[in-house]
Amino acid sequence: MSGASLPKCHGITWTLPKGSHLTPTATQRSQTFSELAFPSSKGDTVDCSRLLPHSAGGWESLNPAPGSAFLGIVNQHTDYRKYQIIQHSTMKVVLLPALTDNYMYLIIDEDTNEAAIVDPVQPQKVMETVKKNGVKLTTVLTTHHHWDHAGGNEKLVKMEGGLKVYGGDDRVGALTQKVSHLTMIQVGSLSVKCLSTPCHTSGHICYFVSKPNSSEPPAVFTGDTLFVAGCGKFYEGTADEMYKALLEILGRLPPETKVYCGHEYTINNLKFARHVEPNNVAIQEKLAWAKTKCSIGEPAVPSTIAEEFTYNPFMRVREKTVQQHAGETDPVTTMRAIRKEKDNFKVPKD
Ligand SMILES: N[C@@H](CCC(=O)N[C@@H](CS)C(=O)NCC(=O)O)C(=O)O
Ligand SMILES: [Zn+2]
Ligand SMILES: [Zn+2]
Repeated sequence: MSGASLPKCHGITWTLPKGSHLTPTATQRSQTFSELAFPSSKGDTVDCSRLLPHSAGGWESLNPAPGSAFLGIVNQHTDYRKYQIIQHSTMKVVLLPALTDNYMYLIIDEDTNEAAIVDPVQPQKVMETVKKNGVKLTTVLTTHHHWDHAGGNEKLVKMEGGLKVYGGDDRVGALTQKVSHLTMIQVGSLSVKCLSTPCHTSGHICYFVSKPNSSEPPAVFTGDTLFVAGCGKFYEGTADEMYKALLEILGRLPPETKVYCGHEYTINNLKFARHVEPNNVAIQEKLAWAKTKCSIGEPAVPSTIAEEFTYNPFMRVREKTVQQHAGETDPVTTMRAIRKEKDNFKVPKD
């Protein structure tokens, strides 16, 4: 079947292409997943919340009946990924899946209705969410200049006038305010502290968001520096810089700080983590949990800084188990060795 006739996904439902002749099927592939009910009439919708993630990166339906026009594999398409609102009592974070595995985040200050967007690579989607939530978008927080993060800035400023566009690198599109380590930004009543974390790129910034005088956990938006159970590739920096970024800057934030990262790489990262520390139970438990989340189209984000210390090998380079795996005795050389190993790691299927 050609790409043009792919079913179209809206949230968790698919609109089927015209001319589809679907036989209702209810094949159970494994006990973990219950029935996927196909509609019997064309133009109808189908609940796709039970599609299986496919190892090729797309989604697979539960064995369509012979002769069915339905696809075995629905190709890379991010709209199946659900968006989620995470309600902190101090701020609201709307998590928006973008491209294949990126995340954009709309941060809403509920006291003033002012909002900031982190890495708006898909501006249309951002503005729809802004309107739906009835908020005033004033601020763009760009983690780094790579296209999959900063590539929507120019278009977004054309769609919405008066935006302040922050970033730590002259290569960030539509930049209006260049920030550096510990620069403070205000979004309504929320405080945003810029944390310089060079390594993935030289101008990478993480944004630490808190509400002053509140007991609620703060949040950090980590772009491609820290992922759930992983870290970014060292494109423009060294192991020493990543050590400083992960252990000395992010690692010293309050342990309960929520971690919102730039990509959904959780499962692959945990498979590498398991390879580094096969006896680490926290890794096994998080992997089982992440697989379940993925199977229902939900994100494995956010984690917390405290959690990262239990399963993220790059946050655990001071641990003997990780050092022994790397054949090193020093945290920075361990960092260098495991990053190199992960660059060439072939992710196992399960
Ligand atoms: N290995 C990535 C490939 C894409 C990639 O290189 N991503 C960049 C960020 S845009 C990165 O730093 N990945 C970290 C890693 O692969 O460990 C994946 O799991 O899909
Ligand atoms: Zn990047
Ligand atoms: Zn990226």
